[in-house]
Amino acid sequence: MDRTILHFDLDAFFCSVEAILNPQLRGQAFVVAGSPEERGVVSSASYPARKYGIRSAMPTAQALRLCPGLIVVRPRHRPYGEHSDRVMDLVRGSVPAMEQVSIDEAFLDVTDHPRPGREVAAGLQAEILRRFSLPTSWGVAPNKLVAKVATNVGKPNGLIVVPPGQEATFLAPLPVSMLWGVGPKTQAQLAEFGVRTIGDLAGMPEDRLRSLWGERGIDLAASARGEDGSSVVEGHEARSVSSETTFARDISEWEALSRTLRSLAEDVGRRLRESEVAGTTVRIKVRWPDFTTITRQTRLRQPSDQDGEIFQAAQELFDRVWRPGKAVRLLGVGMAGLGPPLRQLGLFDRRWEEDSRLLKAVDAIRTKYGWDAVQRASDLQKRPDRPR
Ligand code: DCP
Ligand code: MG
Repeated sequence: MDRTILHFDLDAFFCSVEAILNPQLRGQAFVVAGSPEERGVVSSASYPARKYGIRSAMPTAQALRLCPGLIVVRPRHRPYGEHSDRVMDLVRGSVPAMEQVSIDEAFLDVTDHPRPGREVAAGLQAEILRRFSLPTSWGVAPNKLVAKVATNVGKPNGLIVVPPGQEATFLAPLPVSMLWGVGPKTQAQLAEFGVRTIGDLAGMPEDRLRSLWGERGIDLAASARGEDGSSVVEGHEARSVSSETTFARDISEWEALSRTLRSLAEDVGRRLRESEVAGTTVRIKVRWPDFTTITRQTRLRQPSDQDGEIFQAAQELFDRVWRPGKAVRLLGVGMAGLGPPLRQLGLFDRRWEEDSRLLKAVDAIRTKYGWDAVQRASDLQKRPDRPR
């Protein structure tokens, strides 16, 4: 049976996040890059900057030569991780299987999804843009290889569907460099034989392929025909949401540790609500100064996506392993056993309903203005490190 595989990749990811944090960057030619004085390179180039030939991994000095007015933004990694988590959590909660392959791309297997691949992709693309203001490109195809190429062909803001049977035809006119596993060296070798497009490669005689690259040559030609049997493998962390922080210095005051647990629980709760899932298992992770690490977990009576409930369970777990004065190097809070956020509202759940409404409002403000726009009064004292 034909499979339906989706691939997506965020467009100019680091740049897109920077443009959310600083709207003046929108539509500008800019890069997220290391400084030219320190021989820095470009991490991400905005699409207007790409018009000048600027690309990832290019030295910043060279990028400045190509575009003298180029704005150079220094990378800061925490927000990229946070935005990536939000997008990945949302997508993971919406499809049967997801394999995240980098900070900004993933494969999904939606063969068993009731809706056609194109609709699933279009729906998620629109939702990621609406909720997080992040543009993505999508490929829909019968396998991972062709789906990934389709994503790249459509960038930015693309959605390209390659129906079963059309794999080779779709790939044929594209340059060989767009094929997985064809680096600059192979590309140069192929050019010597007049092989420029993927179609040229697919048409190379087997004996020549074998004499040049052995069995790898045969695999390369199979790729060029759009053949790929590999499956979407879910990461082991796929069905959980967690957040952790390593302290700048070890912490041994209960109040500070408890505040950290609360802020970690809030981060987990927010991400659960964003991806519209709830969990039944709360986990904590504690690393002591000697690097030994323990995890503890507990099951809730009902699935929850509520900061307060996650925090309470995490605090109880923590209090069972902590003794006064004991120093802690790292704290983590996680939620597993994820499913739809169903909940039987009982007579005594009025408060929960009110909390729910409050949390939704807080989430909306934080998505728009950043985490620190809203704080709990008890957190306004000295704050420990924010979660990752
Ligand atoms: N990255 C990096 N150094 C590289 C390549 C990438 O630091 N040589 C980082 C910055 C990118 C992010 O990883 O924003 C994702 O990589 P992509 O290759 O997906 O590049 P972009 O998302 O920036 O652009 P595109 O629209 O082509 O996906
Ligand atoms: Mg990208």
